[in-house]
Amino acid sequence: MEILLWRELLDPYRMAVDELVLKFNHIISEYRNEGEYSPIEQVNGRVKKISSIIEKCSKKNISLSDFEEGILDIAGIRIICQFVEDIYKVVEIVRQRSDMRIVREKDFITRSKDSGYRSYHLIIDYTVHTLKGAKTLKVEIQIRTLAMNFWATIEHSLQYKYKKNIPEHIRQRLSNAAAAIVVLDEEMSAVRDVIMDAQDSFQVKANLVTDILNNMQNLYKVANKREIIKIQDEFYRIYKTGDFEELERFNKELDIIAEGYRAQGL
Ligand code: 0O2
Repeated sequence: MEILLWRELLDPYRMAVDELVLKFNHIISEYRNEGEYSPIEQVNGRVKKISSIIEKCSKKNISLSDFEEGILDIAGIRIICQFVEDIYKVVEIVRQRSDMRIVREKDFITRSKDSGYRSYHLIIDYTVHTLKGAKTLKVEIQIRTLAMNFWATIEHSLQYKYKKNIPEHIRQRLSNAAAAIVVLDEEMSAVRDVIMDAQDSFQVKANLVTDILNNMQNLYKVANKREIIKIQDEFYRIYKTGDFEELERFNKELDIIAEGYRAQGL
């Protein structure tokens, strides 16, 4: 067998993880900039450790020289959602994209694993472009709720601690916890609309405040200081009242003032 140059071999996987984390984070920003609820709460990624690749190859009887074909989660992306419904929305977002091609799907939510593990897994083909040219590789995307992630993280640490031989009484506890997580996710789904409404209006307000502050900063460059201080005081006064409509009206006034200065500058 040829010598495996791990660093070079894994480099495109690092690139894939970096790019995909950036792309999914951008989806979050797009939703939030529109003042909309994002089905993705957070995203992170990792490249599997060389020791774990070697271990998985030996467990699955895969020759080390074939590790890229046999191990499909060398590059792994984990997407965390607030609600179970969001998971399916994220799957559809991935399905619609032309830069990610789903080649395998595993729904461990409808049918959880015997351990109690729940998550939705996608294997995608993803192409990266390096100095050596284009390379299409497999990436595993795990999509799960915050609650499912909490359970999987704890169970994973216990698997590690007990070297995959978790004692029966702990296994039973984990199984009870998994059942509780199902109930928790169902309960959260039942109040999803109310929670989403609250988060939407929070986001819309946050965007409006950002808009106002940007407007004030732009005015700072052209208006006189006394006027700006008056505008700023007025903003703080309205902000304290928490009156959203008043803030919107105030922002429109700032737009008109800014327009006036722009016209003068012409
Ligand atoms: P690690 O340490 O997280 O990387 P396959 O080729 O599909 O038959 P594979 O890759 O084992 O074999 O597929 P599967 O079952 O979809 O599992 C992929 C990953 O899902 C695992 O990677 C875990 O990250 C996670 N996973 C699966 N089952 C469990 C479970 O019971 N508990 C927890 N906590 N995570 C699980 P690795 O390489 O096994 O582990």
